Amino acid sequence: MELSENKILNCSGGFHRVARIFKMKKTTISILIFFILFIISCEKNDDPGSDGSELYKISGTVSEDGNYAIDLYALTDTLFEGYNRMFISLKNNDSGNPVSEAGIKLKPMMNMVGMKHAAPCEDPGETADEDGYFEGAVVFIMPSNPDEGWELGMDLSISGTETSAKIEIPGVVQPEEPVLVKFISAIDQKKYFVSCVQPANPEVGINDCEFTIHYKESMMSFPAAKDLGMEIEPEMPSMEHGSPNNVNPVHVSGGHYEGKLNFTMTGWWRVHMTFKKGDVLLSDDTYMDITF
Ligand SMILES: [Cu+2]
Repeated sequence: MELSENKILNCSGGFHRVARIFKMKKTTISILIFFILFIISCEKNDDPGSDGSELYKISGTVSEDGNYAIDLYALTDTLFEGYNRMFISLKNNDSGNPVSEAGIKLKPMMNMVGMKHAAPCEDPGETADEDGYFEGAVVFIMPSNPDEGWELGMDLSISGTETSAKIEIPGVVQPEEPVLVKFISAIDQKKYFVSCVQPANPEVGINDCEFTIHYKESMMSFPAAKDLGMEIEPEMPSMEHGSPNNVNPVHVSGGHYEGKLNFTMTGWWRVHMTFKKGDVLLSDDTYMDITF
């Protein structure tokens, strides 16, 4: 009896030792995994944007005067109908030295079968960020197709000389869930373009939301709409409920409107939108679907 008890004690002591060794191994393995992930993430972020996000090269060209190599990067490997942040790198074509001061005017253009038209855009600032990119944005208002595509023209002003460039955009796709909606104003028949910038990765709870609004002045001019009132109302169509504590977006600058969207659960949300100019209603039948 005593013997077997001893045996049991020994056994359990052995078990604890094994457990301890296993625990140590687990810690070592965890540390190893951590370092491997760390190394992988370092490699993936080789080409980070201003906020550390990974960038994808979209296209490149050489300026009209042959002096500058121009590369275009984005946060997605394919550009899409909606608000696309654009990252431009400029290098001296001979020396390969980066250019860190430049005036860049963006001129997006769609070449359609029977006509051409531009798109809303935001020019970069004159100084490159610490990673060497000039950041601007383009709102592509239509997807491209094999016969009709986009190009990004640029007027460049570098060290007192003027030149230009034209970058072919390989393709602009329509996202499965549109992030750009259009409406025609009830008062003056103007066409408006509303893009969702945030939330890009929606979560359960209160999300910061950001929209841009532009309007079509002519085929070549799409200014920011800075004086609209915007109301949002999220709804879960499949469950017939909404959510409390949303904050209507207000204009911040350059046609960007910021507010809060409350998603109380995951699933398919429809964000109903109302647009006003003062007290006058422009549209109240626009919506954007967000599913996560
Ligand atoms: Cu078009």
